[in-house]
Amino acid sequence: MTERIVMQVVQETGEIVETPLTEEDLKLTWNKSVCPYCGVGCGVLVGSRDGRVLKVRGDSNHPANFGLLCGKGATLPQMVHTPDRLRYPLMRSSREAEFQRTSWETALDRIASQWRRIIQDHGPDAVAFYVSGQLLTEDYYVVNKLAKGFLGTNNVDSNSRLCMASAVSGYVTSLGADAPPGCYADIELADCFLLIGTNTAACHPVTFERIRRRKLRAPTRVKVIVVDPRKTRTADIADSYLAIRPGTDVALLNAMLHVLMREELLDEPFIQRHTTGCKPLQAILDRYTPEYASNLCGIPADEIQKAARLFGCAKAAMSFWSMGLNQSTHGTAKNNCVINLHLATGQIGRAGAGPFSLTGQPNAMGGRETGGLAHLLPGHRFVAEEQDRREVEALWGLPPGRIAPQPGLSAVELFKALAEGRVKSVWVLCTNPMVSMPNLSLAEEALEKAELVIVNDIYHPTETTQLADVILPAAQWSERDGTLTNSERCISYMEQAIVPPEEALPDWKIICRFAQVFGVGQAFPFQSTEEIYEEYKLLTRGRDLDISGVTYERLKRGSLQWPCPSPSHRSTMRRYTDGRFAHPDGKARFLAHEYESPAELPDEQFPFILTTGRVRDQWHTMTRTGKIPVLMKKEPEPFVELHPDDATRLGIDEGNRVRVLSRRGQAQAKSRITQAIKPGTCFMPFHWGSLWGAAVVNHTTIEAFDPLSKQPELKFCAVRLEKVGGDR
Ligand SMILES: Nc1nc2c(c(=O)[nH]1)N[C@H]1C(S)=C(S)[C@@H](COP(=O)(O)OP(=O)(O)OC[C@H]3O[C@@H](n4cnc5c(=O)[nH]c(N)nc54)[C@H](O)[C@@H]3O)O[C@H]1N2
Ligand SMILES: Nc1nc2c(c(=O)[nH]1)N[C@H]1C(S)=C(S)[C@@H](COP(=O)(O)OP(=O)(O)OC[C@H]3O[C@@H](n4cnc5c(=O)[nH]c(N)nc54)[C@H](O)[C@@H]3O)O[C@H]1N2
Ligand code: SF4
Ligand SMILES: [Mo]
Repeated sequence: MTERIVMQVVQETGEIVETPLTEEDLKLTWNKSVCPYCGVGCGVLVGSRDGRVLKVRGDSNHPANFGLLCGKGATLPQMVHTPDRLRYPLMRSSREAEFQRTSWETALDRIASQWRRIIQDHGPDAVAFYVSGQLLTEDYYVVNKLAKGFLGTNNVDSNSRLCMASAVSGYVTSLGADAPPGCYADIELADCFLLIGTNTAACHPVTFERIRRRKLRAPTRVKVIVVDPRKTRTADIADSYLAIRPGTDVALLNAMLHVLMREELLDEPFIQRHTTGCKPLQAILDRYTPEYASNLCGIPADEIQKAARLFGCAKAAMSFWSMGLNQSTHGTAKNNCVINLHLATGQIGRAGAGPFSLTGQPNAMGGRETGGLAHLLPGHRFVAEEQDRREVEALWGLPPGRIAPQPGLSAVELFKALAEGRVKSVWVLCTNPMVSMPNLSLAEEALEKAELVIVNDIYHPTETTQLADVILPAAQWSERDGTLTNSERCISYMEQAIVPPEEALPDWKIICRFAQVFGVGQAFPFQSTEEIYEEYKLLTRGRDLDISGVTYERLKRGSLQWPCPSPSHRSTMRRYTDGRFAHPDGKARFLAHEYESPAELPDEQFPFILTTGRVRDQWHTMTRTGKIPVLMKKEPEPFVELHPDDATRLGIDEGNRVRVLSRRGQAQAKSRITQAIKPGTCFMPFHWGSLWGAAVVNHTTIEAFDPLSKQPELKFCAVRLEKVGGDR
């Protein structure tokens, strides 16, 4: 294996830096794994010696990256062995007390006895799990089984609610089932890319590199449209860059479709044969002339027209999107509108074409598959569907009626319920909500009010472990095995490379041990991730995501894309190639949406739109990437991006400290004045939490959410900007 290993890292400029193998490298043991950061899901090889991870290299055989890595993936070893690594369970008797080391028995006994009492006094919905798209499939499965099947509560929600819930509801309503229909290999076959609400260059760098190469190889034939209120590096390859006013994407997408209809660029036979709902959509679209949308979106009408033509004339068009569309009170509508474009032009279910939501987290897809949101059950089933509940109950050996018929609380609802005392205890796994939740004061109140907060993490302190009663040490990436599914439905197996430190355990094992202590251990006899996987597979049989043919043994040889229903089935690169969609009538649905404004519009008191997001070299709340000097170098501190016209009006110079105030709270950071942002809009990255001494941006954001997907509007709230007196 080792001869093929050459480290290739994508630089921001697209330059590839290669480091050849050294003599030292040849002495390491190499294990196959996957990068635990973004949903690109790059294959990596982990080089270790004497129980320490020393190197990683891109896996040249992995179909997501063919050996490429970005800077975050390339520096993974530096986050593994750190001084703040959790090694033992910690507990404290009260919130005022210090944490003390404790044994697993004592910690789990305390949780079990307190949860028994809470459930007895207040019912099972008084407890909840708040989990993460960074858990592996096997972890997700056991948490869900425990809560929904054996504790009797559907209160299992995930940080994925903040991330891709709108993509799920978009696919389900438009196509009849969740998940992108296409694959990464389509990138090399497409001749038009619509990148909307995604900073792919920073957030999915290896996928972006594939798009960039495709563009550079055929610069005139391949067209790229980028839609973002900020001109990021993603726009470097754009033929058409549309500086959209935040929140108005429905109007733009409707207008693009209006142009396609007017100019007869639709695929009428496809529409006739494979879709429903075109007529009602047409009725709405009449009004969405480019001129009408131009007023709403702040984009010249002729640019909208040009972008529509680029899309409409393409032989094979792909759309990529992520948080710029999903994190919105109209996130589902925005997803439907992108899919409408593909249905209208027949750009779906064939090579090089399709709507492709980029998943943020490495196993966001696995979470969806195992039912890791409060309204879902394993195998793309729904809590609200009786038939689905009966099937899962039968497979779990439970009497009919055991699974509660009402969906559990979604992320924001859960934190509200905790703050109001309706939910008494929450178990947080693999997420740091005290930085990442919108309207952070509400979230803080939630944990302060809770009777018992349990947190599984790999480090302490984090902003969330600080507020816990019980902290449980999880085994992390490279210290455990399991599977995950990336953006393109591709399942990979991660080998364990080293042993976890001291008493740390994989998250699935922590849950199974708890199940024993709680008295439901008979349903959790698992000794390995493989045993969990074999059981979980049974819940996918006959479903759209059937993985009956996937085994650990096959995965160890290479990744597989679901559905993969039999041992001889190779794997499915593209879905819907026969034009049959997953709705009962086999047709995809056009869904018509009017533009509606975000929850909180700017006004005199709060005249700016605040949008938030990421920088290339940091991962979320920085518990890992914040420890890596080379990643900290480029963006050492938080910043507020604003347009020079706005800065002049407010008397703000480059580098001034700026206070960002909303109706909910405030944040602070240095100003960065740039033409690359829409006037009237400012941007802050959300990475820096209170442990960095930062005034955290999520104190200002709003908890309003899409009524369908329940995904909160992290990309839009109204703020006021003030220069902090005399400070430079
Ligand atoms: N470096 C890095 N990479 C990551 C992550 C990370 O933390 N760091 N996290 C991963 C995760 S979990 C996720 S979810 C993804 C997120 O990946 P992205 O969605 O690409 O990242 P964001 O920066 O949150 O937002 C993307 C863009 O949306 C734009 N935007 C804001 N409002 C609007 C709007 O109304 N319309 C449009 N069209 N655009 C808008 C913002 O200006 C921003 O450039 O990244 C993944 N990859
Ligand atoms: N303002 C604003 N807020 C946002 C967003 C935004 O765009 N703007 N984006 C939202 C989105 S899309 C997302 S996905 C969230 C992400 O937000 P979070 O999920 O809160 O961020 P992370 O830093 O990834 O948190 C993961 C935690 O798990 C720990 N961990 C790592 N590995 C393991 C493991 O194997 N087991 C366990 N138990 N713990 C582990 C890490 O140390 C860390 O504390 O943020 C959301 N918040
Ligand atoms: S692109 Fe994503 S998965 Fe690949 S190395 Fe970078 S962070 Fe990891
Ligand atoms: Mo995310």
